[in-house]
Amino acid sequence: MEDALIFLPKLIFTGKELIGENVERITRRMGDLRDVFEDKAAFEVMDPNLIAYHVSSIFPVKEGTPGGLFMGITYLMPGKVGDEYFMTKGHFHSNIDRAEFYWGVEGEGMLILMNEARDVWAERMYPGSLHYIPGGIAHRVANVGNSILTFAASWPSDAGHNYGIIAREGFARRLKEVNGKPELI
Ligand code: PAN
Ligand code: ZN
Repeated sequence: MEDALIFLPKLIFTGKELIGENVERITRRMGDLRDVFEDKAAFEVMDPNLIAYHVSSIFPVKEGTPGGLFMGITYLMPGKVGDEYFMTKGHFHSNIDRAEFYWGVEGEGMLILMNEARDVWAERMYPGSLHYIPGGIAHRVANVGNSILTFAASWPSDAGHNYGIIAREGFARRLKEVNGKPELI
């Protein structure tokens, strides 16, 4: 009888990877990040097929459902375009007041945050770092190390992603390497 009540988990989080039937993986290549980097000349000589990041996610409920949660792991490659580090597109949530947790898994990164008044600041990401991103805050991550930056995220199923504002207006500051160190400029 007890066999009918006790089940194996449907998903495994190894610490670095999500494993399960319904894990959805997307890949972003340099060609998908046309609006992201400042140095257009450096960008144009790069291979548009070069992988910038993968995201593996689980969506236990339909996108837009109130009250559910999603989880994803992002694998961001090391590299630079000119003196700007490889980074995610970045977004506000479509339901702008929806928050999110990020946490560092491996590698060295910087979580770049911007409020609606366009004030920008950043938090260092490293294995074990935990970041609460309040509602109303745009977020993007840069890999400032020499190896893959892996971080996990969990966000509400009715958050949605608004990429448009960032694609049009960007962040008010850019994270660049200056004298070998990351600086918000
Ligand atoms: C994350 C991001 C992921 C990729 O799961 O979607 O790191 O970044 P972009 O979506 O900005 O390309 C998240 O913030 N979800 O809400
Ligand atoms: Zn988000």
